[in-house]
Amino acid sequence: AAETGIDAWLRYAPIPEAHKYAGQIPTQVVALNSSELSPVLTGAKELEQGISSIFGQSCKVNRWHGGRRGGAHRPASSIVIGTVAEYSSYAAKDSKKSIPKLVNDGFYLDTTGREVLILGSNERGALYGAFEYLSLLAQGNVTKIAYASNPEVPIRWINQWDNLRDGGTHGSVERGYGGKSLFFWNGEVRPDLTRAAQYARLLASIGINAVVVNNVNANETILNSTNLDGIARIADVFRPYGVQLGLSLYFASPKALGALTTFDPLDQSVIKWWTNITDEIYERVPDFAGYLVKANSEGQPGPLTYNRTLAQGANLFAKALQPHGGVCVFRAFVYDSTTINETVWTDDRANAAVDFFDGLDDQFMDNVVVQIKYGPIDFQVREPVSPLFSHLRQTATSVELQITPEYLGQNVHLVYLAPLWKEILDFDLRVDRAPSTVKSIVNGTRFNNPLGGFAGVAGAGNNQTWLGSHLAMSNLYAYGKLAWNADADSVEMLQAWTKLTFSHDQKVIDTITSMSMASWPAYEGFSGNLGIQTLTNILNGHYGPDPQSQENNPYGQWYRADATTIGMDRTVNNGTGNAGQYPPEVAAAYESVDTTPENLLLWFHHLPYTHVLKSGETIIQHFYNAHYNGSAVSNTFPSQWESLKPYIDTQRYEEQLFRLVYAAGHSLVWRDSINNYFFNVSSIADEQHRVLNH
Ligand code: GCW
Repeated sequence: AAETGIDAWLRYAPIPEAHKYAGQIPTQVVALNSSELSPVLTGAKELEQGISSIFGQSCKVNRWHGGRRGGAHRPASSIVIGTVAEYSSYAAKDSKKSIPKLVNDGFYLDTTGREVLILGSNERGALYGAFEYLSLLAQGNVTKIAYASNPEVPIRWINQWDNLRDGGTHGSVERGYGGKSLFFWNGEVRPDLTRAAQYARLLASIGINAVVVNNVNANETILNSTNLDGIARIADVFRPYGVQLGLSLYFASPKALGALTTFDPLDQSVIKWWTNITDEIYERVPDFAGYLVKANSEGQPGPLTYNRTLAQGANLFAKALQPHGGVCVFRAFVYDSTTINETVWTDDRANAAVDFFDGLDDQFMDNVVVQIKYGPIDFQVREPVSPLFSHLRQTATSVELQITPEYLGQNVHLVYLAPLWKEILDFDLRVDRAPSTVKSIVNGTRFNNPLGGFAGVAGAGNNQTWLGSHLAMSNLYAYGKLAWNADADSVEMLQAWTKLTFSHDQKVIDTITSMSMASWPAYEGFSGNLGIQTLTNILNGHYGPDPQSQENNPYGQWYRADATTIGMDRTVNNGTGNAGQYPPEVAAAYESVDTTPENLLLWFHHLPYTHVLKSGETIIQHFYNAHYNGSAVSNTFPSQWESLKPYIDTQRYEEQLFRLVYAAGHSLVWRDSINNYFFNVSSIADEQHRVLNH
């Protein structure tokens, strides 16, 4: 059968020499006390389907509802799946295993005994355990193991930027490159949610526990009564996978939809309106996860419209959600493009988040999470960590990562993002001169805020590849794995994913590893170096080279190039003061040219093109070289992929090859446009005489 990519890493392809495993694979699944729509039963069915597909051997589900167990029909080997609580009543006293401590959504997997045990702290955890066991089997791993696995954070969310309407008809996905919305069509929830359920399955298999289905640039119509019924149907198809539903809100909804005269967050009628609508949602969706709010940013209304604080805005929703146990996720991506001006040396969009949240740290309710983009600007190819992570200490925070590579080639280019994300997560902000990695802040250990985590902007659509490219799915996979355990290794995740998605053949694993691990540095090489950001067209589409588009406009993605110098001076001493938003040790490092990491040199400093780097190259020569080197790497990808032809099914092979060939050419366009641009601006020739515009 043709591989469309729709099952991604859950293909359960027959493994090489499956017969060797006969006798080691259980022949029955016992699902403990599970109701029809329970994630436990989903897990049991997944095991039945997976084992028969991987090993060609049947493994039927039996449901245990209490009472005598075992007896004559008890097969030689079973998998027992359920919650720890159900297991206590199931297991005979003498054979009961002691289970290590589990947190919410955690599971225990034990293949050492007569029965394989897959026990969740809750039903969702049991499902996660089933996926873990299947992932091992599908990789041909039948070693005896017994361990508990607990997620580090409770917020492991996906954000979809799906529009209800696009030109009046089809639901589009903002910054999505894999087709139309899985959820919306013509302003309403789709009648057929088959793909939404398949998406939930993929997400559950990597530990995602909630999806915000509509765009943060929200529209009040999501809350009309037709759509409330519709979103309840989405929640229904998510529920068997343990995925909760969340919604983005339009701050002015009380006025736009409710016909009130105001949307002031302190107004009684507004408070009542949000309380009522929230109650209505919970009537339809009792396990509703909560709201995601983009306010006072890029034209969206918000509390500042009424001179209220961002905290007052967030708490409006938090209060309405609190009785139901819901969470208000409030985005820190707040900036005002009408108040900054490139002719003012000290103006800086990178300062916005800390400025806007200044003084609010003790103002947020406990069920508010502030969701912070990893860098201070906007998902660029290289950014320092957002300084806001070090300012919010009494407030729970989550880190917003972009799985859909808006500024990084839009899934036409291959860019494996786990290494970028890990640099962010591992970065130590040294708050109060103590270890303070971003991961320790969002997982709550650093400031003792247990309700934090991860948001991944996925951009999945109804294309059969989900994201627009088969190889890009390693990013979705790695995102889920990192949200579960931020110490997961980039190469190990990639190789497990490759095995599950494509093949067990070492050649395939090695080649995809080599391409993927080289991909982010290559993209950085030919798009924008030394921290000047992705030099793409920021006014239109964010695709392809257009360095000029970043300057002389109020969007603040400037790099201030003139005939002799380049870079943003973000020092306290002479610049925008942004370096001073970091805790003292980090601030001191960024303040000086000598101690700023070179890959962020021009993020923090304004320097002559002739400034000499540690490598001995000048800045301008480094640009030229990096663009040649990066695009040369991208040009090896098609032939590397072609070497895998014998191992990969025709459809996925051809679809991916098409993209890689195109991307290789596009990397040359990048190289030449940027190099020529800087040659024209600086009039400094390439020492190697490759840049043509002389
Ligand atoms: O990066 C920018 C994107 C917008 C997006 C915005 C945001 C949803 O270009 O498309 O809007 O960020 O994160 O709110």
